[in-house]
Amino acid sequence: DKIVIDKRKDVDLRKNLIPTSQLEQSVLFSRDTISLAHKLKNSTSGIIAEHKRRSPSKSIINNSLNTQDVASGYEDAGVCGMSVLTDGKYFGGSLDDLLTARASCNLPLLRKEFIIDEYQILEAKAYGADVILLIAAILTREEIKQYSEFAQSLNLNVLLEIHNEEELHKSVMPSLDMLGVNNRNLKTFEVSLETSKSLSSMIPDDFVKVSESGISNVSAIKELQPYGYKGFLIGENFMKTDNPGVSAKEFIK
Ligand code: IGP
Repeated sequence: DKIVIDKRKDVDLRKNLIPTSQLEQSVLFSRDTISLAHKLKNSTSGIIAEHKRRSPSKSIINNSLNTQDVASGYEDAGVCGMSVLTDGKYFGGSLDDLLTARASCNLPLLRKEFIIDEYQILEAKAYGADVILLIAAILTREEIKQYSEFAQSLNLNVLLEIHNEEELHKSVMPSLDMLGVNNRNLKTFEVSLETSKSLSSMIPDDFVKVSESGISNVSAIKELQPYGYKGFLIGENFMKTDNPGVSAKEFIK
């Protein structure tokens, strides 16, 4: 997998630059984290709004945005949490975006990243995240177990992303907080809400269910709620507008 090979290089470089001990000594590392799973359980809207500059499927989504305004706009809109893409190569994001979001709002923040190493989980915490994403398609069951237990030991929530039944069965374990179904096929970029609908009944009730990608109107949310979804991860639909916060607000009132 090309993304995984790129990540390995990236992570090894940064590991040499900033040792683990330095991450652990950062001010944000000792911050009290907020549970996104808990917020979603108690919310009626369940919106997780994403900061996304560009994507492999759509290229540029927004290049005139100000991360500070996006974060405070999402918070004013009343979303449950914010997802910040930190991948540079494919999504134009950075850890700096995460840090800026942390400084601009009090929302639980998800580090949206291809995690393949514990070091990235320490970074997530040191740069102000509350939640990490683990992607079943790029990890073994052993890795999912190791990384999710490590994240929870740091008081971070874990959102595990799946796209099919096989990935679901491989991943189910008690150290996960939320199960996210990606409606987008990462190989073909095709999006279908049917993915969330068909997998929902196989997801055990102890996990908060999140539907991810391709949600572009409130009726999609209304359609997914009867299947038990409590969280809705929305990026492009908000980010493509001049004011992502205002766009998010229309999903909440
Ligand atoms: C948001 P959308 O279609 O609303 O912009 O999708 C989010 O689900 C998507 O960015 C995403 C993603 C990922 C990105 C879901 N899983 C894994 C990178 C890596």
